Amino acid sequence: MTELRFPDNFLWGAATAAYQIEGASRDDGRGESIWDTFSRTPGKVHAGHTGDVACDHYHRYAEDVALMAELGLQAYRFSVSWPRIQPDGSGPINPRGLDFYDRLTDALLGRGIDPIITLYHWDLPQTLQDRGGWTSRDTAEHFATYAAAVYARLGDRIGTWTTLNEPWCSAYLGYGNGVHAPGVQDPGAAFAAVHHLLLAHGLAAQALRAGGAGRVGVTLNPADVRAADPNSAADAAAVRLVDGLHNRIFFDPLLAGGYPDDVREHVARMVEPVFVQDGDEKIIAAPIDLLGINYYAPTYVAGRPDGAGGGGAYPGTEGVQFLAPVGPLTDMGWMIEPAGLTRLLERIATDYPGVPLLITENGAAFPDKSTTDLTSPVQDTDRIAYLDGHLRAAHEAIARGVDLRGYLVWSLLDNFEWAEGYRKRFGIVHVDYLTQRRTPKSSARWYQEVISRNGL
Ligand code: PNW
Repeated sequence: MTELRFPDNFLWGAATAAYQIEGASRDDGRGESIWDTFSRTPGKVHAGHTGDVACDHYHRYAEDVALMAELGLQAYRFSVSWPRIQPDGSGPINPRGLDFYDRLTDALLGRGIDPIITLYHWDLPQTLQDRGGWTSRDTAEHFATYAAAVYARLGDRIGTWTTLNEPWCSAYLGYGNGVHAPGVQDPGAAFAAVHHLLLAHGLAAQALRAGGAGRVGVTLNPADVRAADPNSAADAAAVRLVDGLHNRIFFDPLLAGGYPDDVREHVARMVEPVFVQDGDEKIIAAPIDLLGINYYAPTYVAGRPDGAGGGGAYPGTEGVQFLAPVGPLTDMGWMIEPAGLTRLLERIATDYPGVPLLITENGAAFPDKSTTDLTSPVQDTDRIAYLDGHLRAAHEAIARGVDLRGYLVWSLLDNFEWAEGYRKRFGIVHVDYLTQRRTPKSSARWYQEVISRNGL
């Protein structure tokens, strides 16, 4: 096969998130988050798994950074646990929490790895949830204060700052269908959460800029929404609706000045949008320096004029049928369709030009084929094929003119996969949860080679 080379300076790395890997849930004055509460509530997470220990990264970060260096990673995206920094989400700063990220940052820089920080990857302090969480405007204000505190400690060494990870998940899965923490099921709450998350991004971006931050951005998980039948008008209408609720509700306020009219009307049918105040859209629309894109699988929809379908995570989508995924599938049951990544990147570059893009997550869960035999590394040829296909798709987008700056694989380590607990493994490095032993899978060695050649 012909060799594909990526642009010079293309950034190669891996991503993780605090609650999914750190463990140490009671160390050094950490407060509780909504994921502590949710995972300790029977029936919410597979087999009652929690992030109490996870990959014990809090204590093993030095070993993990050494592993990153061995694999040749140029960048590492991690998130900061808000309740480590502010146990109650507002009020006093806990310096011992900041100390951990200080040590981690220095370890990364010492190995020449570029730290990319995410300020919020879903672990909202429980105290703030008790006061309404993301349905409350105050949470957005508190987030900006927290962002400033993290920046004050790490801003001298970290160049790339992202505010939120996947606000779609926080709002729709957290407050809409309730499959994620805090487990609220209320369409109106989901839309209030969307707005307050966007406002939180805007206020935090202001605070970061005021401190002098170099690069500020946000990570979304936009959907490649496709019609079941490309010739059906009903399907096209379903695509338009879901695209509005998943993509344009975030893209337009961030990159085009405000919410789109059709989305506003949809939201207003379900909830009085009193949470959108004068001036908010201006704060949200302040220019960003990079947009993080997480992509895993496409979304296929069909219009159902009889009003059937609907449900899922999207409030008010009666009349839209979300098609069952068809193979090949990952262990999450998600479709494998690399072309969706090319389409998505091209669409963003076309409709929202001018902002550099970074793939902040892409990867796949597959079951281990050799968990019982720890003497030999996991031979995850399925994951290699997934990553190879998606890197080719990313390369194709670049060839078509998309300003894509880098690629971060999800994930460095097998970890706590939210409602699925530890049973789904996304790592390029295997974690034996009994011993906490890390063993690079074949995919890690393959990725190492990709990085060293800057190509496939
Ligand atoms: C992302 N969905 O989550 C997150 O950013 C990661 O923390 C997570 O581990 C990874 O993808 C794999 O799941 C998602 O239901 C969770 O559409 C659920 C969905 C999408 C993304």
